[in-house]
Amino acid sequence: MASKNGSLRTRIVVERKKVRLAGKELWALTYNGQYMPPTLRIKPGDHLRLAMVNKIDKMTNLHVHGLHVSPSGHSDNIFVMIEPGETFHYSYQFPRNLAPGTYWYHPHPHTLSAPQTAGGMSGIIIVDGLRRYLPKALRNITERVVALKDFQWVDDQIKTADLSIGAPTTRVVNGQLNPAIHIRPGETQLWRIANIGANIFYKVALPGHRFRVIARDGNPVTKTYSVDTIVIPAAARYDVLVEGGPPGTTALKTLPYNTGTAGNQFPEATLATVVSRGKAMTPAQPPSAFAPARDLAKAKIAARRTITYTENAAGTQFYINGKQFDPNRIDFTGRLNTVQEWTVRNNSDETHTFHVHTNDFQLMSTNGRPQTFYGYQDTVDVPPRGNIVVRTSFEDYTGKTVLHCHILNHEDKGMMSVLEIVDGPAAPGTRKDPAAPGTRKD
Ligand SMILES: [Cu+2]
Repeated sequence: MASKNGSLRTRIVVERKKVRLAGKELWALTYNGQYMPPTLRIKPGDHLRLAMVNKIDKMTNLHVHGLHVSPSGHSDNIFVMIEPGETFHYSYQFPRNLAPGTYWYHPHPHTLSAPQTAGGMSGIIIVDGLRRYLPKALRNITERVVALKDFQWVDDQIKTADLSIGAPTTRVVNGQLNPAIHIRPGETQLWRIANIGANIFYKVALPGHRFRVIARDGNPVTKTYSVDTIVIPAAARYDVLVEGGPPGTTALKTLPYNTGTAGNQFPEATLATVVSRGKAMTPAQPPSAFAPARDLAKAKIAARRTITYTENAAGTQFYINGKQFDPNRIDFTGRLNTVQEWTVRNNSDETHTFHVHTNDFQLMSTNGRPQTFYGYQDTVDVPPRGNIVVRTSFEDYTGKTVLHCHILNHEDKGMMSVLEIVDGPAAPGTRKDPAAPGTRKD
């Protein structure tokens, strides 16, 4: 569903429906009756009006993951609860500087985020504009969504209760078991790889090929880089360039991945079969320098915060700074026109992830190792017994928003905090410039 003339108006019905999935007929929790619901395609500055009709027997709501938009009112407000039988009219006015790339949508009602997302409720959002950073020879390349979802099932139902992160799960691409992805030898394609499942990690590889990363979590990178595997925690997205190999087939795989002694061992699986055939093309030179972005390394830090993740011995309850989520408590405050630095400590024996709504962040270091600046992201792993440091700039939206672990089982069991963004000092160059006497608030 693509926007036209700056606007997209749509209706999404949440309903329990039987879907055909990996050769089985299974009851799923769906958007518009589909396990793989419509991809929403918008442009920076667009207005999205989305009526969500709740036809299931539990409350739900909608989060537009990664999108820089107001967290209040009828916008990306996860404190809204749509009761069974109700319709809620979302209205998102996206800014003109919205970063192009791959995003996604999923439910966010605390305690129900994992079962609903795992049940099938998640889809892709694309913000157009990434191609303009590509060299001319690549501007019209074929583009593919590679949406990673997984499901556990019992009898004729996708499991939505008592989800065990480590239980065997069927991993599908765009709702299909091992689909074929066609490419020509030497052809460069843009793949939008998105982990839109509830809990699991992927370590994606295409043997004999490399991925050239051009965007992360809907942020074009400052300079592209090439890797042979990509670890993708739940909720993260990588837009990559892939070049077709010699004629033949190659399995797109997820490799074994371990998240620590209190975590999980995810086994290898084939995700898709890449078929290289047809007339060979002369490989194009990939881009190197890409999209400029503000490096926060030299920013003045207005406040430093520590966010400590812990869990109980049984691994069934999860905490941030010793507390479980309470929507009525403000845990952290951000002020407009300031930059903050957050240290996220993981005092547990499994990898968690760190995700913030509304504003993306720059990863400064992992376990004390400084990280090269490639741009912003909205989700990052926090290694067991390790730490990360991120910086974030509050530039426009005020309101209550959240930060949390995006392993949704953990979020549902407490690992989420409220971040309130409030007015801050005047931005330089505005009428409330600090140079004007009597207007400075800090
Ligand atoms: Cu976690």
